[in-house]
Amino acid sequence: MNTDKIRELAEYLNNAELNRQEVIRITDSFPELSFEEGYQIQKALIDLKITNGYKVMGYKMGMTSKAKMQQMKLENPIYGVLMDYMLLDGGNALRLGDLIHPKVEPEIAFIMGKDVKGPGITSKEVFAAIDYVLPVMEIIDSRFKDFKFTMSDVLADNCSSARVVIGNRIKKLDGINLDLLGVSLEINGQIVDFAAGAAVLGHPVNPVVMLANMLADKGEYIPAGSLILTGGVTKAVQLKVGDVVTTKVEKVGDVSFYVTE
Ligand code: OOG
Ligand code: MG
Repeated sequence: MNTDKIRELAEYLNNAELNRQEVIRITDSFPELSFEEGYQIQKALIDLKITNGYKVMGYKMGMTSKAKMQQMKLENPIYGVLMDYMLLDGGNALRLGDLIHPKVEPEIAFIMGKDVKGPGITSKEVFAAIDYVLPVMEIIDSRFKDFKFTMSDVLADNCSSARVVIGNRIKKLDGINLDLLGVSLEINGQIVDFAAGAAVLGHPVNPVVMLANMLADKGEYIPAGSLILTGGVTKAVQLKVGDVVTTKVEKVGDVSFYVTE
């Protein structure tokens, strides 16, 4: 696929996001679209947003838990880029009208205190580079019709990234086994799903190891200060007006938001 076509498809997805209008999957027109081309479109999409004045805040990993792999029928972990306009502080309103058909998922996130540069990064190195841990909820909003896509499509669409609701961060990880912590998703006071941190690739640090090594293949790295989402711990749940949504990460903290029109 040539660079003009890649840029055109990035604009197609950016317009879908800006117009809050779902679009036909790219693979309906280009069934041969490779994972690599998916990432190239993602990169062009991020470059477009940077040109429009937005800043990169970090990365998200996706498809890191069985719950998500089964729900979306995709088996490989994927990454996307988080931009400043996606951030929402806990306690605030999410406007449904700003998005297409958003879903929410609970995640464990980190803020890195040092650069993490692969290849050959280990979990020990990632541990040493983590500055803060925080509870987050990711709002995913596929730009594709009916929230259905192939792996190549979702890579192009920046892995459905739309919003990130962040809770209070706590310093470091000393004495906390993140794999053993309970993570809940509550909507209107009801627990709709629950899992342990181990649901994401055995330990939330492992998606970061994988991310650093995937970025290294492209000559890129995780810069100090980045926010890293390690992937949905449970399945994602559709949002509706009036919902009050809370995630609790045992020993780390809670984060909430509510949904308006
Ligand atoms: C793709 C994004 C996956 C996660 O945490 O697994 C993701 C999607 O499900 O639309 O963010
Ligand atoms: Mg996610």
